[in-house]
Amino acid sequence: MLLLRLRLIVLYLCFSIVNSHAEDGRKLWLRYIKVSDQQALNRTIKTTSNHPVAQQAKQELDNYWKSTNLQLTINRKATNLKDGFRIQQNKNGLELIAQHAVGLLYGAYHLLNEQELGRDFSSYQIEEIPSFDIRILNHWDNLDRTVERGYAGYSLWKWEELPIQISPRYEEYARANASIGINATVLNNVNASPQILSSEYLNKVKVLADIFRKYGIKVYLSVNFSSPKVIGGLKDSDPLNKDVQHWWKHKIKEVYQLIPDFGGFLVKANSEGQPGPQDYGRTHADGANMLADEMKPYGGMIMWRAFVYNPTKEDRAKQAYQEFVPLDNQFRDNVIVQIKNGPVDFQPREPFTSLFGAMKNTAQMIEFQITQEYLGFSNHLVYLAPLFKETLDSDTYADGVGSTVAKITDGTLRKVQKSAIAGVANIGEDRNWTGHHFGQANWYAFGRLAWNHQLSSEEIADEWLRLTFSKEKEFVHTMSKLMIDSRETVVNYMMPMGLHHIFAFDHHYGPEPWGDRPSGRADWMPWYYHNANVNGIGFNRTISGSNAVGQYNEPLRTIYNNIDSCPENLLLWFHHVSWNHKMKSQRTLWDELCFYYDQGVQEVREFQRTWDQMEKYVDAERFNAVQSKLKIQSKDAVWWKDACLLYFQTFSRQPIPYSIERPI
Ligand code: GCW
Repeated sequence: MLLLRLRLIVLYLCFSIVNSHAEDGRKLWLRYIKVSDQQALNRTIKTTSNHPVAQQAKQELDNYWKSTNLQLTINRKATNLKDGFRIQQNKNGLELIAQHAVGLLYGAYHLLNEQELGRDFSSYQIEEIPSFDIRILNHWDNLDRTVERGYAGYSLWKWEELPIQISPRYEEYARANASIGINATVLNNVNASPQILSSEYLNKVKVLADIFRKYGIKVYLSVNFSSPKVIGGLKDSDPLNKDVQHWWKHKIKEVYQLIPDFGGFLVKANSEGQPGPQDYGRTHADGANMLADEMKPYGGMIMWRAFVYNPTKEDRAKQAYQEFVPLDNQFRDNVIVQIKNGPVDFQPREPFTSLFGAMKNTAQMIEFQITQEYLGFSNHLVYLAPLFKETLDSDTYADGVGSTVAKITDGTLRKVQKSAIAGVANIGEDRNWTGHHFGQANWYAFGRLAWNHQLSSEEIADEWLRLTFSKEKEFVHTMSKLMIDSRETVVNYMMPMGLHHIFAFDHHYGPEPWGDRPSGRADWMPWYYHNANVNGIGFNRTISGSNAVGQYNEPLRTIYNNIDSCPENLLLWFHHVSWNHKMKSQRTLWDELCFYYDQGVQEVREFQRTWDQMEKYVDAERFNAVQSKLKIQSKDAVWWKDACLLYFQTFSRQPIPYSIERPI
């Protein structure tokens, strides 16, 4: 009997140890330690607001705030603060002031993070105001719980259990988002099932919205433009058909009855086979405005995507601009055009989409991809803040020097009703949420940049590492550098110098520059993008080619058009370049290509060595998980190098230099 008990105890202990380790990834960057009774006695936390969000802020602070009295104040007159907050000293301790309850919540997480990071509060004073009004995640989650381009398991939303059974992860998810300032989420895939608008699903959505509300998060839905026909039984979904308008009016009313603070709709229309207003000879503006008018009384938004392209003779990179610029001035003020950061599709490196800034009287928002569709899925360690910042900081010159993408979209250069920024989520049901432990950093970085796009990639990496892993200087310093380097590394071993879209067909994981399917669309074939032949490689988008350069403002047009001034990291994006072209390094283009691919491989190997040295700072579970992923990444990098060089060599007909590692 005693033996049995002992065994049970040992089993239980083993289970708890395994479990507590497994908890590590699940906690994300939220690792605050509960206050002791003594610490609680030594400080007071007060607020006069009964708002549930303010109460949530107080609750977090009650649990984790260690020193100094805190006063949480809502000051309706502090209009400059919007969703932000101010923290200052008053005679009894610190005062956290916000115009709205949600500002108190952001302030609370700010204080807890600062406490974690070891900040001194003796003369603390800070004001934080978010860069964008709507900071939104886009989930590409299907109703059957698969996730399009998701690499962290099934969807978090357990539709088959809702609205009755509620997973604790819904609240954990909301809390994690609120802690980095994310205030909105689109629950379902832009390739939207019409079913999401059925009453059955709306009742499930309501439950999630109710949970998220306490964290200041609004729910949005992707809608299928054919919903009136498919689930409403109408003869068509023509936006100018009165019955169709009526159907949407009623549907939207139903949504708001269930979810009074519902955010709005995201629409992918007439893109990659999705239905849209053009099916009825109408424009994107006709479609968007019809929905916007029905949303208006409730304050809802329409986010209308500009990711459109067709297999025509026209360069894919030019098509969004061509379709949308003529529609400028035609959209309602509660419509915002959602534009991907690059003109093709979330490649390791692209120039910014030329549409940014080109529509002078239409609100525009940027869409980034946090999930790594084209960046090694959740197997590769690629820190995305440098990629996000590269686009946000790009100068479009649309309203003169300094018209960065950030300023075009955040409302500083042009007044908009609401500014917004979107990130396609990398979150799934995996215990660590994102598949790769370092994928969490990209969720975090998106939130932080949405809150403040002026933060540097280094600052964000530094914070995230200290909150998530360890505060040891050597660890933080070393890993922050590795993270910053990792974006350029992936460019090097996948697609250096402006190469793009040479991925394996459909799944987009490995290389397939030779890919060709006679039955397939030309613009889905890698050759369309790399154009390699005996003369050279690259896409001629200059004036003598597709003239995509013509969509950029001066001086960019001239800079990109000229082979000598075009930045070398975008050379093959804009030019078809001869194999013997002399690069700035004095190497030929061919040798340079070999050099970059090899460099990428060597860098990942270095990442492996670096991580191995970090073992003493990291718990075994996360250490091993990251170590294994780096092995995959290292192998994949060699695969990319060998595949691309051996294939392109059939055109360049030149030897691979002996100075680099030979293909296996
Ligand atoms: O990047 C491409 C993806 C599709 C995606 C589409 C889009 C959701 O390969 O999976 O569909 O873009 O952004 O609409």
